[in-house]
Amino acid sequence: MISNLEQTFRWFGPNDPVTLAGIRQTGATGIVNALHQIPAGDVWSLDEINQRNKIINDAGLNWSVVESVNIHESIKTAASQRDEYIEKYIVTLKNLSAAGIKTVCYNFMPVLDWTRTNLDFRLPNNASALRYHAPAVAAFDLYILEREGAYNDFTAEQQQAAKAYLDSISPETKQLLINTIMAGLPGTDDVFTIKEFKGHLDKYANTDAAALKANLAYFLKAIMPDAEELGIKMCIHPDDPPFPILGLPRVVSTEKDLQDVVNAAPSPSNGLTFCTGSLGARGDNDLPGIVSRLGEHIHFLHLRNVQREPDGSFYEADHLNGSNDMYAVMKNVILEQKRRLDSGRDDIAIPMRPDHGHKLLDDFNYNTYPGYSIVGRLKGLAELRGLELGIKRSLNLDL
Ligand code: DNO
Repeated sequence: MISNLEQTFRWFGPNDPVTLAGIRQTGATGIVNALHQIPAGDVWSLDEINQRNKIINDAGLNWSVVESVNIHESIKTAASQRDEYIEKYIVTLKNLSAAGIKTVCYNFMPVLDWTRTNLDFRLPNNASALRYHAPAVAAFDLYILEREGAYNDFTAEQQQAAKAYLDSISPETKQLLINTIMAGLPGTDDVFTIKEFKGHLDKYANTDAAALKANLAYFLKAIMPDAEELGIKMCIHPDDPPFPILGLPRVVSTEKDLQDVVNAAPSPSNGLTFCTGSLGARGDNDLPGIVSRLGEHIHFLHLRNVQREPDGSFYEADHLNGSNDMYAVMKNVILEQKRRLDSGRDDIAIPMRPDHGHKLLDDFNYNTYPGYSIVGRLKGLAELRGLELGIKRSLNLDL
């Protein structure tokens, strides 16, 4: 008998307009949550974790995954305080483990987390989606940020497309673009100013991709012995988008990068968040193949789709449509569950969440975090659970 994937839903905490009672009605049983009010790097106390856990449990749900315990910038740049921040990170892991929360998602993207240019891109049916428009990012980089060296990162054609885009938008749209790209961490309303952002870029002057990768390996080696003893499963989230932007290196974008992560500190605790939307924004990432080759390291699944466009742009498509073959991905996830069952592993019910969703129907009445509507995500979850069940039945891997 193959267990179902554990169906989870992201919740941003008591200020999220999406309520736990609402989430319960989606059929999800697990919550993906973080203490967003605590600045990156500070310790999460056991007391604060327990308080949040109680709220989730009282609603009849389980806090399955932490997304994210963010990594302090000093760890990414190997600044002098990095060991101190690694120690603090380990204390947070100890406290999470003491509260029984054992799966921890994080990312290693410099300065910015995920990046989009349009948070209200209308599809033909007037549903609202998130979009990454490559010429808009280039326009921001070249003509608004005026980053030194930016011209080297774009072809003449890309520079022209960026200029044409900039000339076509109103001052209001330009301001909106700045605010959208400069948005800080998910779960906060912080927006960097251009000046602040430039200050952050300066800190990366000596950190190229090779250095960033080495700093990630240093972090992994430092935390894995404790994570393993605590039974914590760390799962790194890939870069979104999965290529360098604004002169910042990105090192968790391809299968090779994921392989390097697991090789850096081999341990059952050193795992991956398999995010089909992030990895799937690159046409050269073979998503089903990554699941078959690296499946044993996957501790968390983010399932969504993107429609790629020829110039490097993409928008978030319906969960089962778009450029990536979700059937093939789900099938290989199920085969990974079977391998785990056959080899006696007990983590068959890999937590999955419908990642992002369009704004649909009643979603327009709420000011939810970009991508985190309720009806749109419920639609995604419903489709994904149907896909899972259909594949399991057809393979005679009955539930
Ligand atoms: C966006 C998310 C990311 C993700 C972090 C993980 O919706 O997928 O912001 O939570 O990068 O650390």
